[in-house]
Amino acid sequence: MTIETMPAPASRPVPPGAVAAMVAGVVAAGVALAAGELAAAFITGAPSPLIAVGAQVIDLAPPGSKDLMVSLFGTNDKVALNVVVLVAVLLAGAAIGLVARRSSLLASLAIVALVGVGTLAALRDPTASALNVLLSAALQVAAGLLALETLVEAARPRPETPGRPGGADDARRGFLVKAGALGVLAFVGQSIGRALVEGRAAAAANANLAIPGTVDPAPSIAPDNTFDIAGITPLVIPNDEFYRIDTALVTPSVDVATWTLRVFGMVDREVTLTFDRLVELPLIERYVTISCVSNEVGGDLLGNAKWTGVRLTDVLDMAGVQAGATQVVPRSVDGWAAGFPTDWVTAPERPRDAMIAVKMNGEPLPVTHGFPARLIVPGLYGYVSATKWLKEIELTTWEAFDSYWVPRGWSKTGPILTQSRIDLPKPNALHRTGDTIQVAGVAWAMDRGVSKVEIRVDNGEWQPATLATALGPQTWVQWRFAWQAVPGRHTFWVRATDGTGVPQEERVTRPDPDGARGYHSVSVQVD
Ligand SMILES: Nc1nc2c(c(=O)[nH]1)N[C@H]1C(S)=C(S)[C@@H](COP(=O)(O)O)O[C@H]1N2
Ligand SMILES: [Mo]
Repeated sequence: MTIETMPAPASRPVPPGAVAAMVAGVVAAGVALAAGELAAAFITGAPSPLIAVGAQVIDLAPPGSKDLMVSLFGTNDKVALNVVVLVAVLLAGAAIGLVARRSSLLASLAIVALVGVGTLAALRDPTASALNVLLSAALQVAAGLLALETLVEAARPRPETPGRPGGADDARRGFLVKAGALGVLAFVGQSIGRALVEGRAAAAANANLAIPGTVDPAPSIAPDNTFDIAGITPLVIPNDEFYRIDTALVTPSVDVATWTLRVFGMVDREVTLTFDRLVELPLIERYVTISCVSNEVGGDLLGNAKWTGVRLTDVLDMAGVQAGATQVVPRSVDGWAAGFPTDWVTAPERPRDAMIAVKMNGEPLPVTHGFPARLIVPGLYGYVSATKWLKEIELTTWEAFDSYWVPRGWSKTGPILTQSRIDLPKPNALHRTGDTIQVAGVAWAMDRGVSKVEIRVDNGEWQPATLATALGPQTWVQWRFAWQAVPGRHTFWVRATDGTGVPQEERVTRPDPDGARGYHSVSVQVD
């Protein structure tokens, strides 16, 4: 008996090579992901598994991980998170491909498990419907299994057919064509799904909004409110340049026709308002500067806009706030919550005109800034007050609830600190001896107002800057200071004093837990 005559075990086909198997697994995982993204676009209540996993990562980040959380999810953090999750899924796919060389049953189970992780995360999304999440899961499993099966089969080495040289090359080419085609399909499907989901939010916000006229308009901006200096921060930030911070990995899309605002908890009667009923209440218009607590000294996570909306107290009065309801908790459609002291907005001796805003700089709220309604509370950082995509307002006690960022290491109270920023000159700019250097920027102490801004050059005396006329205590104010350049390297320092006479704190602190302290400075070179 010779080796050649030994029958090959029929039940055990030759496994594909390791590399081909990994490619097959990665592509299969990608195909399953694409199915999830497309399902998210076409089936309501079936959120994208990729995004749902990202959201859980954010949610489950341990309270101690302050460093991670200091950046409070600007756009870049979200992209990075998405990429990390995506890479993790594709790596899992590669592992599944290796498993598939030994046992197709185990590999199938691994695909089910991988989809299961995304499904569990999606089920925790407040906009999810369990049935549709399961439907999406079934589609993902089916697509993933089909892709894996097809590719593993195609990757098996073919025995060389006598008289037909090049059979192995043909097989390899066949595998590559199939893997490439499925990979492209997965990429295109995923992109289309994601674009449709983002497009839905924009489309919802383009719906025709009937917002009545304002009964209490903001005073118009006068020439003395601004300085005509190129490069200084504009007094009002246009909507498309306004900073954006939130935990939402996809912009929530709200159908204004079915949107309601519910006020409940420690109230005499629960109130539910449709959008039309809400804007029947008197509309006020105010310039208010809002700021993120994560703003670093000299940073740009703040902005001033003209907000139009309904006084929060008008809505609270409809519900009748009960004695002892010491905390207002505004929640969003995606389950995010702020929380602030009730008396911050109800104190009659200090009318702050907190509002449920429906317009920003005269336009309906942009989707990224909370369409169709958000809260604007003068004097408080966004994370404790400025709920976007507002859905409900709960009245409770101060002790009964901690809002989203509090267990994650941020202060429970969030009054905006007095701060100032140098916009000009730009850091390390070159100047000539004898030039008049225009030093200019903005200063803010929302709620208290700014009474004074001072500049120090190097280790000199503090000297007063010239202030523009502030729009009011709830907005930032522009300032400027002219300096005759002398040779050398020079540093400008700025500090503001609030309307109660208290100067900005010099001691430097991190943004967490309650806002960054310290003076902003800019250095220049004079030749
Ligand atoms: N629904 C929701 N609203 C939110 C947040 C959020 O994560 N989710 N972040 C808050 C924070 S931390 C800030 S600083 C402001 C930012 O508002 P903007 O994006 O309109 O500038 O929104 C607040 N409202
Ligand atoms: Mo923030």
